[in-house]
Amino acid sequence: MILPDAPDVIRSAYAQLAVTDLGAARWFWVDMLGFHIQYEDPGILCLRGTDELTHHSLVLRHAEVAALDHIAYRVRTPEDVGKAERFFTALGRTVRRVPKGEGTPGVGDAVRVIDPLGFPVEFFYDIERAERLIQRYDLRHGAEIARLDHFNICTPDIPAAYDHYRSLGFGCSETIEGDEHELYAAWMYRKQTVHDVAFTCGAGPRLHHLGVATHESHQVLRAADIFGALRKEHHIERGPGRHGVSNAFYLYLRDPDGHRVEIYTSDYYTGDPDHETHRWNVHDDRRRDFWGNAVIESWYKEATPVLDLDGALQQVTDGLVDESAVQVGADGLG
Ligand code: 4SX
Ligand code: FE2
Ligand code: CA
Repeated sequence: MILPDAPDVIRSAYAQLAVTDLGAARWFWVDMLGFHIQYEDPGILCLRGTDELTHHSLVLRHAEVAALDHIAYRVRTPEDVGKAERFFTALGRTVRRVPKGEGTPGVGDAVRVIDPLGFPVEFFYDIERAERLIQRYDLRHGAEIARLDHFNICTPDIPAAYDHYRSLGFGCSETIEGDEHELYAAWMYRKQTVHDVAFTCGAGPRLHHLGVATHESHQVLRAADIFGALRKEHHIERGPGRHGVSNAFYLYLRDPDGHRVEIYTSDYYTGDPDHETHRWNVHDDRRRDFWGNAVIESWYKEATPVLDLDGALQQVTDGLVDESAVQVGADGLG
C-alpha cells in the first residue's frame, strides 16, 4: 500500500497525564521539579519549562486512575494536521478530529489517533504562545526544568516501533542490539537532539517515562539533594548517573502516582543529514549507565498504563525480548 505523505513532525511537544491527586502532583511537578503554571482550572494544570514559548509541555488532569492520556507531537504547518489524519486513516487506525476549544487548553485544531503501537497520539500545529522565562532567574526553583525533551514508551515489538517511526520520517541516533543485531531499544528524533521518542522493550502500550531537560548537570544533582533533604528520597528510582546511550547526565524519579520522569541534560547534536546511528551491544555494561552501575528491576518492569481515545484503559501485550534478563554488569540482574 502506498501511504499518503507523512505529516512533517517538528518535535515531541507535550504529554497529558491522568493523576489521582492534583495537589500531590502539583507539589511534585511544580514545587520540586520547577515547572511553571501557565493555566489552571479545577481538575487541570498546564505546565511548561523556562525555555518553552508554547502554552505547555505537560498537562496534569485529575482522574480516578493514573494513566497516560496522550502524547503530542507538533507539526510544521496547519496542513500537516490534515496529513496526519489521512496518514493514520490509511493505516486503518482510530482517528479523531479535535477542534479548537474541545481538546487540551491552549491547543488549536488537532487530530488524535491510536497509532499502530497502540498509543494515543495527538498531532497539532496551533498552540498559544507563552512569555519568555529563560532569563527570569528570580522565578527559578527546584530542578529548574528548561523543556520537555522526549517520550520513552514500552512496546513489545521494537522493530515494529522502529519501522513505524521511520515511516513518520524520524531518524535513529542510537540502538541497543544483540549479537545477531536483534533490537532491544532504539532512540529516534525529529528535532536535532538524540531523541523525541525512545522504545523500551516490555509489555505495551505503556509510557515508560517523560524526559525533561535542564541546562546543567548541577540542577540534576540539586534535585536529588532536595528530595533527600525533605525525606522524600523514595521518589528517586535510578541515578544520578551518566548514560552510555545519549551521553546524557540523568536522574529518574517517580511522581506521587508512580509516573516516571527523567531529568536529563547534555546530550548532543544530530542534525546533519548523514548522521549515523550509534549501535550498542546489549552485553556492554556501559550502555545504560556509562559507569557500569546497576539498573534496578523496577526501571525495566514498571510503567504507566495508557488510555484509548474514549478514556478507557488499554490492554497490554508482553514484550518479545527481555533486556533485564541479559547477563551484564550494568543490570546486576539476569
Ligand atoms: O539507559 S540508557 O542509557 O539506555 C538511556 C535511557 C539513554 C537515554 C535516555 O533518555 C534514557 O531514558
Ligand atoms: Fe530517557
Ligand atoms: Ca557493574
